[in-house]
Amino acid sequence: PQDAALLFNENLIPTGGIPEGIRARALRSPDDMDQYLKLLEQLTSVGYLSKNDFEQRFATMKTAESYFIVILEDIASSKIIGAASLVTETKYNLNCELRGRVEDVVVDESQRGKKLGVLLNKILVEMAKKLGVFKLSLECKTELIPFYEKFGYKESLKFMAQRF
Ligand code: 16G
Repeated sequence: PQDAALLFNENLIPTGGIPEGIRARALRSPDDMDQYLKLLEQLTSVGYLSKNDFEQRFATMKTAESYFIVILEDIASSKIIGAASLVTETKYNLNCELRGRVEDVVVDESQRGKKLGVLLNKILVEMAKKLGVFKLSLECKTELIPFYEKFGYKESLKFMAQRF
């Protein structure tokens, strides 16, 4: 696809450690819409998005240059089998201006147990380092704490949220 269809420059994605038959790539618009949203539904409620909604949101994220949604694709079937997002935030702290967040880590139900979650997390941690992120964080269910500790995270502050 044309570069315009890619959310970010794929040179940022590490090439090592990706199992044969799997491709790690950037989210594409509009091609990935249906498959990506269906996958995301396995983690959270997405609701109905028109193609136009999807494309507009994609354009906003691409312009911001701070959204890195990585897709794992099964090469043989061209199916999306997993995805995870790295989001960066600019800060005023001297020498540590980029804060990173890992969001929406999801592996397709049919592909669980193949360590694709591990793969996605390793990819995002490497990408964060390459981008110069000084602090990387995520929110997860209590039972997933041991899983995320494998990638260097330590339980830190309490997470608070409100919904509207
Ligand atoms: C998980 C996700 C978070 C996502 C949330 C959605 C990771 C590391 N964390 O906490 O990014 O926003 O689930 O669940 O993938 P919710 O619909 O309950 O907010």
